[in-house]
Amino acid sequence: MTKYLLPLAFGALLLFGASSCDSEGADSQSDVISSPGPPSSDMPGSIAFASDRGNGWDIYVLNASDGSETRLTIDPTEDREPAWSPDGARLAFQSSRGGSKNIYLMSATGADQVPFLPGAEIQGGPRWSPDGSQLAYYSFLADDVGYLWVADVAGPDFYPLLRSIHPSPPETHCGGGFPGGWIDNDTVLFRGAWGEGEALELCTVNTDETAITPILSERDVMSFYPSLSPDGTTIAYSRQPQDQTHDDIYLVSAEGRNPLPLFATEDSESYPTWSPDGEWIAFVSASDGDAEIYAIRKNGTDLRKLTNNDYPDLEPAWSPPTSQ
Ligand SMILES: [Ca+2]
Ligand SMILES: [Ca+2]
Ligand SMILES: [Ca+2]
Repeated sequence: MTKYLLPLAFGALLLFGASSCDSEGADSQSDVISSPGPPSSDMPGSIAFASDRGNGWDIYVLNASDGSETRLTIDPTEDREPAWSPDGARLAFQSSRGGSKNIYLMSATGADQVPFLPGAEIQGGPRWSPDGSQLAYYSFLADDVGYLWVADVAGPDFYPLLRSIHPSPPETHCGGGFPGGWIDNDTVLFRGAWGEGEALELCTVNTDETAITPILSERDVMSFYPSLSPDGTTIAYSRQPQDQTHDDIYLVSAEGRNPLPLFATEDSESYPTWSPDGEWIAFVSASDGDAEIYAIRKNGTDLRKLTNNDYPDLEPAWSPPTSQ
């Protein structure tokens, strides 16, 4: 029974960390988010994201310096979860156009949209290795076998890193997983899950030895959507205590030390992603009801609102340093 519960929690967390509203008192950042600045010329690169503007989910790219948007996919089915290649030339994304949720590739201009991995299972959350040769992704069948996988971008090899939702070693919660990035070309950073999805923590797994290492595990706290800074020193992530109804954006050292809030209001804040210069973190807030993409400096100042519409805007991915 347990094995059928995680995909539900897993899917819910893909959509939103949690709903908004909380009985605790307002904090200063709740006031800040009501008056954010516009996109800034100080912000480099582009942010790919998924939005449903009434014609099915599509991938868009916004220019971080002025907020101008370009639509990259026009397929009527769902296109989600964009991820930049390290050279900024391509995007991997999840699409339902083939009948099941599979990973596709396209150029950064939206040209040459091609299926990457066939299969009837659900695939998503692609993350490129630093050398661009491999993609980590999640994949699961009805029997839940195989959550975190790695595939060669040049194909055709792909293999599971973690075949089970159950923890291994048993004292950790590092089973299954949603990839957040790569520490190096041999090590995947991911959000682990355990049992019924009640506990989520940040972990790494080695592609050669499947050595699994917990990075951040707080009792009765869910930690998810990890994103590694370009200099490799800091992880931005979503954090939600189990007695709290919404998630917040936190920063923690790459070794899991000193978790501190970056942006925390009574609404849900999710999907952190680092700017190519490592100065900003973009994230999604649902404070206006339909979800927008914001960015804030890593020191917690200078909040900017990058999308402003009546549709859900989710899953931002900021372009890599090489494409500034
Ligand atoms: Ca679409
Ligand atoms: Ca929050
Ligand atoms: Ca919106």
